[in-house]
Amino acid sequence: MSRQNAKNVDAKNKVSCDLFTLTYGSLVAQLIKDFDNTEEVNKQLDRMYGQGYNIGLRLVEDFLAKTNSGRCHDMKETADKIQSAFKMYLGVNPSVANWSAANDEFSLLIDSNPLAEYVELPDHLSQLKYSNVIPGVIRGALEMVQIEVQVWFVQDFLKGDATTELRIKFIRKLEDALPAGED
Ligand code: MYR
Repeated sequence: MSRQNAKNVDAKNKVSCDLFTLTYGSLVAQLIKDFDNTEEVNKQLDRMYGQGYNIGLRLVEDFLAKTNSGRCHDMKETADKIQSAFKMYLGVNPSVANWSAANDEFSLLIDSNPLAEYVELPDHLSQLKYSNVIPGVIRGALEMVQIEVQVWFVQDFLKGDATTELRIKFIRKLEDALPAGED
């Protein structure tokens, strides 16, 4: 790809990431208008985790097709793929760090919050689970390739932390859970 074409692809990618970020932001803003306390809005954002899960189920197919990816053999490969997916869909390049001794748990570190580039949370909304959709997307995407994980925020730039840290923990291979004869 020529340098100019690569620039155009990057610019297009940035526009769709921005559009997604802004659309998501206005959706959360509407929830805040409709439900007047953080607890209620968080209940809705818990549902957003479920929406993220559904997005992940579909997104992984797109990701695998666009990157021509094969199966991951360990969590290190999975981490690399999630890292590329963040670049592709959210326009950010997280680093992979803080592996557990058993290599079954790692963090994605991002020096911003890609979903909240244009957002400032007022003090009374500091407990808002604003970015709940992202862990849902990751869990859904990985479940689609038979990897069950837990995903949660350890730090969030939006909440005043120095970085955004998402923790991803391998739980089990889902094919193990299939009844005998169905694998
Ligand atoms: C496999 O083992 O079969 C392939 C694993 C592919 C993992 C792809 C992960 C995509 C995660 C999407 C996260 C997007 C967040 C915006």
